[in-house]
Amino acid sequence: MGNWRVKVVGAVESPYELTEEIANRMNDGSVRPEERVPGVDGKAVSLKAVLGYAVLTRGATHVRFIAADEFQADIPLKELEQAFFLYQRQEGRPLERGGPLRLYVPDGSSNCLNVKSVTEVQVVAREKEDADRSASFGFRQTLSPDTLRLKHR
Ligand SMILES: Nc1nc2c(c(=O)[nH]1)N[C@H]1C(S)=C(S)[C@@H](COP(=O)(O)O)O[C@H]1N2
Ligand SMILES: [Mo]
Repeated sequence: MGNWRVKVVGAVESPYELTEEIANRMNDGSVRPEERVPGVDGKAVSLKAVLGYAVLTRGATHVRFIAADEFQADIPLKELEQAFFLYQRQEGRPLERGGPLRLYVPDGSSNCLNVKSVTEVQVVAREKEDADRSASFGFRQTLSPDTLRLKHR
């Protein structure tokens, strides 16, 4: 059994650490990866189940996925309806690439959103026009938006 832990935090009622044991308990066989992403098979858990376990706050609008290499994706909840985490290939083997846990976003605006080696899931609650912010991805910014705004003044 893998010994990875992934934090689920932010705009949730009950933050927790997802482990393989918990994922297995959530796994009722209803997520068949190959039905959502051709060519992808193995053991998976739906993002819905993972977020449901933490209970989203009412204002939740986006989810940010942080990876071991500091790559991250920030995705509106409405693009995440079919999203899932793959954490084993067939016969219990670990992922060849992007393990121990990889996000797949079948409804996503880009394949670049399929974050590999996820270490943290941060639920974000944005307000006003920011609530409709579209998906973004990349390596972590070293400058905050406020700092950038100052620089461009
Ligand atoms: N952790 C992490 N995940 C990542 C990336 C990355 O650099 N680091 N690149 C993304 C981009 S831009 C793409 S196109 C896909 C590439 O997936 P692949 O390596 O399976 O082809 O992974 C995405 N997930
Ligand atoms: Mo990409």
